[in-house]
Amino acid sequence: MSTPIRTERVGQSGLWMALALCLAVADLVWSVPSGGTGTDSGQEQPVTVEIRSRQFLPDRVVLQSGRKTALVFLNQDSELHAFVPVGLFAGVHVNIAGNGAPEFDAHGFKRVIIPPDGRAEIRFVPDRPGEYAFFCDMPGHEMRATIVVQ
Ligand SMILES: [Cu+2]
Repeated sequence: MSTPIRTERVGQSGLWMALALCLAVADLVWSVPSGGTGTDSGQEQPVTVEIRSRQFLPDRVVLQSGRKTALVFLNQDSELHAFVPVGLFAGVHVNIAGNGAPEFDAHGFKRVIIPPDGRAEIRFVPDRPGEYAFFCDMPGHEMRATIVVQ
């Protein structure tokens, strides 16, 4: 009886085709944000966090250590929010753009207040793998999230 074996083979090749298709799609999705200019290592990793209904979305952001990063916060609420990092920027050079109000202290970048419908862009190179909390310190806002550097 060769029929069951043949069925098995067809099933396996179907599986491989599905896998190949998945990889092709993943590759396509992966290559879209890079802009297709070809040079990968020096390119910025753009990461967008939306602020909506007093939440950071997503509430867990993964960054690659050693890569130029643009961390973008979009405040879609009709009230002020703040991005207050814990530890992530100690000793790290930071460039802030957008229409937020950044604040610095002796330890460096402290926080940025983002107006309604505003945006803050934070450019830096994360250099210490780990998990870093961040929050919004506006009174009454219980907004927390995590940045993972790996
Ligand atoms: Cu807030």
